[in-house]
Amino acid sequence: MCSTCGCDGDGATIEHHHGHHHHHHAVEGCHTHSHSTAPEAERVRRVAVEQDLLARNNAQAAANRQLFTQAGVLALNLVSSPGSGKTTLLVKTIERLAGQWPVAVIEGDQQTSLDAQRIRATGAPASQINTGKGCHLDATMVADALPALPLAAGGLLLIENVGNLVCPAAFDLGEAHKVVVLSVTEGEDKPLKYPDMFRAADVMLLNKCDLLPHLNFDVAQAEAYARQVHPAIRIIRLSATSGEGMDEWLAWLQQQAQACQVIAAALGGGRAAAASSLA
Ligand SMILES: Nc1nc2c(ncn2[C@@H]2O[C@H](COP(=O)(O)OP(=O)(O)OP(=O)(O)O)[C@@H](O)[C@H]2O)c(=O)[nH]1
Ligand SMILES: [Mg+2]
Repeated sequence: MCSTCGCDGDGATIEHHHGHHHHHHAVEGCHTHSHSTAPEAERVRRVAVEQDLLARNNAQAAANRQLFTQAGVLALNLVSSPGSGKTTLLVKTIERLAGQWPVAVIEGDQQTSLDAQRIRATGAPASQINTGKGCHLDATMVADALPALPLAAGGLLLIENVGNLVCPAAFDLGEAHKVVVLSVTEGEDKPLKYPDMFRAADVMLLNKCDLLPHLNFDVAQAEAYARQVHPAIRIIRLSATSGEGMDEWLAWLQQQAQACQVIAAALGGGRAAAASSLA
């Protein structure tokens, strides 16, 4: 897992939508330094640290999920390799939803606020988390970003994870669904090479389909590989830039939103009752 990739989640910072920063201390680095212990003892210790790290992440993710569920907020965790088009897709999605559904965004990157700035240009609020050396968002980072984010009950929370097809698969943020974006320039084989991510995601968005005429990418093969590792995965072919497939993606979002509202209403929450818990 993540302790082998040299990442260290300590030192993450959050830039809120109004531009203020704070340091994020709650996360433990997921890189465990080797000490001069016997190899087997070191391995056992490292596994224990990893299990503890994931257990604490899962506990915070459960708390996040409860908050979202009661408030009727649809939270999605967008994951992909760098540059597959997550931010472009979010911008286009927000533009299509303008005025119809309140949206807030959490952006995760190692450095820069570039993606949060692209989101804010649409008028939607965005908080930028910089993970420093860290290669994924964790549930505590999301919890820390939430209080400063104007997120209406019944709204949509879009979380763009750090571009990385490996580590974000293991860290639940409390989202309703992980959505993996695979672009057609990356090769058909990615679902087989990074199966954990395609297993963790409920939806695969096959992006940049506008480029297919220029490539040798085999769409049927890519989809077959995705279904090989996750038979029930929902696949939507789209292009964030041309707009093809966006109707299907928005229809899926609307379906999920309705499911959220039904559950929140059953819990006595939803738009009205839960407003206070998120405000
Ligand atoms: N042709 C084409 N280009 C796209 C499409 N979607 C995104 N791009 C381009 O792909 C590049 C990367 O897009 P981003 O939206 O920044 O990708 P990202 O996944 O957010 O990247 P990171 O945050 O760095 O991981 C940009 O140059 C986009 O314009 C698409 O559907 N078709
Ligand atoms: Mg991005």
